[in-house]
Amino acid sequence: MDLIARNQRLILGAGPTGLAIARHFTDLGLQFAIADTRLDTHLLEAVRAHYPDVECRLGPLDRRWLESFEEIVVSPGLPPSTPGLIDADVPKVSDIQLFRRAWPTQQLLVGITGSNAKSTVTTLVGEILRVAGRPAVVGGNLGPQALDLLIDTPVDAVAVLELSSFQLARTSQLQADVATVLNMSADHLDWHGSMVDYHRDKHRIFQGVKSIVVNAEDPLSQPLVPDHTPTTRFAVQSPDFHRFGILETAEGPWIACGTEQWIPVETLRVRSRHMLQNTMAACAIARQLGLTPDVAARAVATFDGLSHRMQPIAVQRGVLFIDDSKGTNMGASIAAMQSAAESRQPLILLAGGDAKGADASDWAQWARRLCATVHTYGRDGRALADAIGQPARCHADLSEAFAAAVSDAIPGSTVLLSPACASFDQYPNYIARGHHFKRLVEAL
Ligand code: UMA
Ligand code: ADP
Repeated sequence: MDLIARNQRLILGAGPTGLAIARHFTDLGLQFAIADTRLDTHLLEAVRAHYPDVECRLGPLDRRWLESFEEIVVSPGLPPSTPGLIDADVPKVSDIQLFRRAWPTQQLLVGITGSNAKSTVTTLVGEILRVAGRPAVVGGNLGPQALDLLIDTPVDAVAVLELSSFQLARTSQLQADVATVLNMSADHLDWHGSMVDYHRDKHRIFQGVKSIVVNAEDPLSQPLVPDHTPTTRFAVQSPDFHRFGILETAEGPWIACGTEQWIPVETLRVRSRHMLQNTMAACAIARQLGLTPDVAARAVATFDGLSHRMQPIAVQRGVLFIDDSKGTNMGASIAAMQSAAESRQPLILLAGGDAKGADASDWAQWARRLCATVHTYGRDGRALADAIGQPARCHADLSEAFAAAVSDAIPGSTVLLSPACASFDQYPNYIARGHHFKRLVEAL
């Protein structure tokens, strides 16, 4: 009996990741069971509909039952401290580990992580490959699910994966052809337990890596890899040998690598410091993949950025409204304030939600320096307002905070939603929060 059970894998989490794993195992002809620690998951019905014969358990995890499996594939939402899972003596891997096993070693794999800008850079790299006419599959944390990228994959495709720290924590020897940690600031400390663990998990992306891209301005993004690993750096400074930067030329500033001119800055649709960093990172990855500046320039010229990331919504009565609902941690919200304050004043910030245990003191200093007023709301709204002191006011929810921001605004102001928090206390996700903000703007 024990022998039969140990031929099986267990999928933990009956959400989108779990379903993609189940489909992958089915394609491989492997046996599996599914479990979810929550009792009310509606996705269980989806599991039962697709896999009526598969054992499915809900509720608290039993360590001995877990240990009857050969391997557990854990969805990213389950923290290592999950009761039952924490003590189970059985290999625990991520969906990304399964992807690595399935992805042919001769086909290129790009891994992109960082506290912020992952989705933007991943999408831009995908765009550059598309313009170059190179077959590519793009997904991971931003979706589609990494394992779904294995379906009908074009021959010779490059895989470009956005990887979260949750996925990397359970991934070994990714052996990426190009990997990068774009930047590091505190996030998800409730899941990882400490900044040291969060940093260690992010840097697992470099295990067995063949070439790297490094943010020269962020010491925490520097990997410990052998010195001879091919490296391209980037910084919003003068360029250098093997380092992207901003080259002042007679025709204006260019993104350049050494003397190699890649992109005229004026062709970027958004020219903030952070978009310069993100564009340089994507160009540096493209360079490691052997792509040329003309191709990158064409892709960048048409790249509008992604929804809910510093997205201008409207100018109403002379007030610019920006949706940065994806600013879900302190570092992202600081970057958003800096970008917004570069061009227009005064700046009014809307922030709040679930701060995920983050320390808000650095963020609060930037808010005091850059914002005329800050309106906070949600579960950690009070703590955020207290961290700032004057000029912050705390409200129950985004609607109330928005109304107060509008009454503060004068022509020329910017109202920026960059919450520095996850949305889950009041919304299903950051997308719903961004849509709510947009509806509030449209109702004006
Ligand atoms: N579950 C448990 N116990 C728990 C927590 C969750 O059983 O303690 C179950 C839930 O009941 C549910 C399932 O796990 O049935 C949900 O799975 P999940 O939350 O692990 O993940 P998915 O819904 O499959 O979505 C995941 C990513 N979620 C997380 O990392 C938490 C999505 O990233 C990702 O887009 C998707 O896979 C596709 O790869 C979301 C995210 O917030 C957007 N990511 C973080 C971020 O971007 O900062 C890392
Ligand atoms: P991720 O996938 O890592 O969450 P996104 O590309 O979705 O990254 O951007 C999330 C948020 O990060 C944006 O809404 C913006 O507030 C912030 N951001 C964008 N670029 C940078 C950067 N280079 N450094 C720091 N924060 C950034």
